[in-house]
Amino acid sequence: MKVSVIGMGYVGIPLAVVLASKGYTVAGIQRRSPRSWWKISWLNIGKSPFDGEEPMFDELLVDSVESGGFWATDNYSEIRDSDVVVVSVQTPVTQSKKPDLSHLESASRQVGENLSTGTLVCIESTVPPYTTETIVKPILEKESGLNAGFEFNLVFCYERVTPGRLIENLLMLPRIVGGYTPECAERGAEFYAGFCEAKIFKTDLRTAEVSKLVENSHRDVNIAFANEAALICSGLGVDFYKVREMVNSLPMRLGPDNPYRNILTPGSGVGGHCLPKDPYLLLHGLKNSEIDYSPSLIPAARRVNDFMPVVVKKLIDEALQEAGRRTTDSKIGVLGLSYKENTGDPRNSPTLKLLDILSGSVKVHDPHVSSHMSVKPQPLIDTVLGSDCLVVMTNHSAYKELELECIASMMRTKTIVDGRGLFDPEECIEKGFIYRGVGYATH
Ligand code: SAJ
Repeated sequence: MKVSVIGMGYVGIPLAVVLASKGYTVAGIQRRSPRSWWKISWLNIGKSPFDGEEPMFDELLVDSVESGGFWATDNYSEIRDSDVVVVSVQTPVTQSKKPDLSHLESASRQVGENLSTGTLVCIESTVPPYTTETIVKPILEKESGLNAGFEFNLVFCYERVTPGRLIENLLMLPRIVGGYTPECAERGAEFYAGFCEAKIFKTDLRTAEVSKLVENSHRDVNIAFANEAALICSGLGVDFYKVREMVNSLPMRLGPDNPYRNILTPGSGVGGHCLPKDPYLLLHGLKNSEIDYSPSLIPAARRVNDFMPVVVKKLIDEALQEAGRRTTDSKIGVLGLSYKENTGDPRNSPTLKLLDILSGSVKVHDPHVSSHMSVKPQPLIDTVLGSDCLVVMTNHSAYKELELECIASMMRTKTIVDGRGLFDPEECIEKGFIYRGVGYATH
């Protein structure tokens, strides 16, 4: 069976190499955009375009390229003789938080122009409710002259990838297949069952679209709860991490590993390509409905999470002030550009928001981000040496190896602002640091 995967990103590439490893013939189609065209040549020589650790990925990529099971191209006519076409292109939101579906619409036009009878089309991009039926389907039908549900099958099946676990998630996490018709859902479920070892749910298009958005909005709200509870605890002079440990000790009656409470961890903010935008895509769907309820919790959670870099900035000002310095005259070393630990993805990273509001001379280090269009990551030594404040923004495992004595000897002023609960506050204070942290109570 031949599969064309449109969009060589965090979603499309792992899917392509997993399909190839299962014996499918896979064309990875990537348009020659300035941001991503280079992936075509990297992929075709078996070179991973991902920073950060991706277990199993490298060997799957090399094997699938060497076996000829997978190749990358910018040629959409590979779709013509494909049995399945998967669309996994980006669906960002604009500055004003409105969906930008231009990439999806353009990919849909290219698929439609090359669509053959009998093909299964799977939309994996995260979309606002109603999008697959009201935007993608009409484009596919207009460009191909074929009818969805009759001459081709159309499903929406959202991705559940996570940088750092790209392959494991693909193989082990359940999938939700929404079909334009029950027959479409049936055929889609068979396709995903070909490589996914977990349960495959079948439903309609809209239910599947909304499930994805609710899944990520739920996580964003839970992170916001941890952040807000941490700010409250700090204000009350209580260490949030102690509170969290005790609250999360509440066992579920049916088993020790399912806590009746599961408060997540507070931090320097929420970044990445999912959580900062998916809640807005969900709320955007409401504009077509006449419910007389305007959501407040989900938008408020977004505001709380987006406020966390501001909290870190205040903690930097406080720590330096206690050391008798002004931030504007200080050297600040920031640890972590990636939005998430042990990955190299700086998209929507809280660090970028912090850098926008931070004064003083700032150097940023990240073991997994080699370059970025607006920030030049520095070596760790240069980031720490002579600095007045060390700011933890991403809790990469590499930072857990840092020796406090060594850091102390390298810094001009010994202040630490811990955005991720990485260091032990008492140990830092023992070693002569002025310590501030999200969720830490100074009084
Ligand atoms: N974060 C916190 N506190 C937490 C957890 C995360 O501040 O307790 C921050 C992270 O630092 C990061 C952001 O939130 O900046 C997002 O982290 P994430 O762990 O949610 O990672 P993502 O963005 O890769 O989320 C994805 C989502 N999966 C998909 O969209 C398919 C999310 O639904 C998953 O729960 C998450 O991966 C996961 O853990 O698998």
